[in-house]
Amino acid sequence: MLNKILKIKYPIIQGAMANIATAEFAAAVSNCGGLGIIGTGAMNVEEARASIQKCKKLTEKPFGVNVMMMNPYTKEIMEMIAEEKVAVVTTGAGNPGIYMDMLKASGAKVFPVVPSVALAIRMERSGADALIVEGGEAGGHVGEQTTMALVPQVVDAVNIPVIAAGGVADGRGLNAALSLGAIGVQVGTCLLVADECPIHENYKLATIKAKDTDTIVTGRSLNSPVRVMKNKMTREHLRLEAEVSDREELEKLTLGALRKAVFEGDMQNGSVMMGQIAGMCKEQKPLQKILDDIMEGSKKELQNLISKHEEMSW
Ligand code: TUI
Repeated sequence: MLNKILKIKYPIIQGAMANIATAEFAAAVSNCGGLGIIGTGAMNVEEARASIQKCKKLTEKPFGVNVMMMNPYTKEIMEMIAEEKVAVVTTGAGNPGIYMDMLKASGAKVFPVVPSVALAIRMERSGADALIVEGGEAGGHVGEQTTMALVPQVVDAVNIPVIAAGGVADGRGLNAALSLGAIGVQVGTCLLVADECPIHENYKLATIKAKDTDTIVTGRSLNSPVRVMKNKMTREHLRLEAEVSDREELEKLTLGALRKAVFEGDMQNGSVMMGQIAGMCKEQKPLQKILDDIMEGSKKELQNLISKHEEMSW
């Protein structure tokens, strides 16, 4: 199980939400028994180093750092992470193969996020310690496959542990991931409604209010699919996608808009990243309660599952 491998209490990793997953937030998740992750997606190398150093002061527990491979400072950030020696490095939105040996030599475990079986196999060959297999239900930058279909296919294709992500927010989701062959989960959307989550109040309220159908993927036609809450910005984005094809211009629109959502609480023009499971995240709670509820729900639902099996009696 993931918690035994990482020497943490719960088999739960915090998703690396850019601009949101600060040193303070990651330390809070680690102090609550999960694996906190600093999201360096929108940081330069000095900001990322300062965050790691701050997190080391705020928790004695293991924590990780995520590198978003589309970040222009990726190379420098990877070199800095190897110097700072962190427990786990996760990566997203690209292939971290060329950094794998350096990171592993520093003592870090490397968990790339993969959206397909093909990349999973490549990452295993490059030396990944485990894989975070993320379905398109997730918020932010996503692949095309669903968690339900992708996780068991990756589990069958590789010999390293798999952590499931995308669409998980409670004990049933954790149990489903374990049933599909994963050893733990990564969650993001359900942490947006944590008391400790440093997003604008409007963002928290929008997550609480969101229904199952309130997210959409922009950027599919540009090969940069991003799941966000439907709003004025997404309508505009999808219109522009149909009309123009200046990929960089539209990517800038999305990244700039993420800051608008997180810091200014602009729910109309901002890029309000959240997963499809937002419809289930109905109340603001302390981080500790969110994680405890997932674990307690998982235990309770297992009894339910056993009863269902007995009832099947085929
Ligand atoms: O990375 C994420 N989620 C993210 S990153 C992010 S910041 C951003 N903001 C605006 C525009 C773009 C990014 C917000 N959310 N999740 C992990 C993830 N990685 N999902 C899918 C992938 C992925 C996709 C392609 C990983 C590897 C990959 O490889 C392609 C290749 O072969 O190079």
